[in-house]
Amino acid sequence: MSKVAIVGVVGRTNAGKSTLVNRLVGEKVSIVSPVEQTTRNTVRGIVADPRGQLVLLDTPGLHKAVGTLGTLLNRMARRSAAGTDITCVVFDASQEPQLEDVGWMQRVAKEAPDRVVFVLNKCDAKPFFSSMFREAWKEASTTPQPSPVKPVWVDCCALTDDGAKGVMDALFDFAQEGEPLFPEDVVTDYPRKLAIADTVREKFLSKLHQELPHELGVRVKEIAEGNGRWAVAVDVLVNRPSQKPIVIGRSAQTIKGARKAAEKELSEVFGVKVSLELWVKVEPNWMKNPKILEEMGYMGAVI
Ligand SMILES: Nc1nc2c(ncn2[C@@H]2O[C@H](COP(=O)(O)OP(=O)(O)OP(=O)(O)O)[C@@H](O)[C@H]2O)c(=O)[nH]1
Ligand SMILES: [Mg+2]
Repeated sequence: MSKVAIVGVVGRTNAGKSTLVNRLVGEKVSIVSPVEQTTRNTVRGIVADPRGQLVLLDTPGLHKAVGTLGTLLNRMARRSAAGTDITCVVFDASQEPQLEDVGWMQRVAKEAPDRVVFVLNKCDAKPFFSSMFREAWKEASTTPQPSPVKPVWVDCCALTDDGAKGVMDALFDFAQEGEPLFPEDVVTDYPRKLAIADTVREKFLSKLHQELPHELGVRVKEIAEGNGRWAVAVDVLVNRPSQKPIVIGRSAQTIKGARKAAEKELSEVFGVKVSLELWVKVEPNWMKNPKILEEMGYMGAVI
């Protein structure tokens, strides 16, 4: 009999959760960037292994919530951790423990899920604050009262197969016998529209860096299929008129670059020619607009 487990992958924003999920799945199912709050939806990545199947829930990283979108993302992260078989908390140990890291430790100590893996990620970095994280856990798990939780600690570099192997082994050690939850060849059940929107947003994030990431929204309006190609109409939302030229760039270089990179990746992923039509729109306060947040899938129920 093979093994199976649903794993909630949680932790602070930018810890490397999506990088780890992609590494374990062996394919890119979730977008990655150095910018905070890259992941805005819970993305399920499915790991196939001779030992069995793991369903990894990649969640938005916990952060100081600003506005409706921020609050929704935090709520989604907390909910995703509930109702899973294994809780996998990813820490960025290239930095000292932050408030949100300690917050996850306190939460785990209090709620006492049965199976917990603490991943100290970015072990390729120097310095690597392994002992400070263990100290922080000692404190969090003993006050206000001792917690029964005994996490398994794994050092990890999500950037390499070797580095992430220990996490895979720890998860399979915890997985129980059972039937697979998804067919063998499926790597994700993330909706196509949201996957396209995420890929477009990732390409902009890699070009815009710190300039505007949190106020950039991407919404897929329509996918027209025919003649072996998909023509996709996409809205790129910004919050203020002054942000429009930033997204477009000088001689439209930024938007063109993002479009081309997204088209290339999406064509490879979906195995059809994907062409994108991007419309930049100023939509003041879109991050507080329930209708728009719904269209982007951010209001959806999580498992
Ligand atoms: N040096 C190093 N960098 C890493 C490692 N894992 C991830 N990163 C980088 O850390 C940054 C954030 O990675 P993500 O996977 O997007 O982080 P996340 O936790 O999913 O972030 P949110 O979606 O915002 O919550 C990216 O620039 C990654 O390339 C690692 O093991 N070592
Ligand atoms: Mg992420």
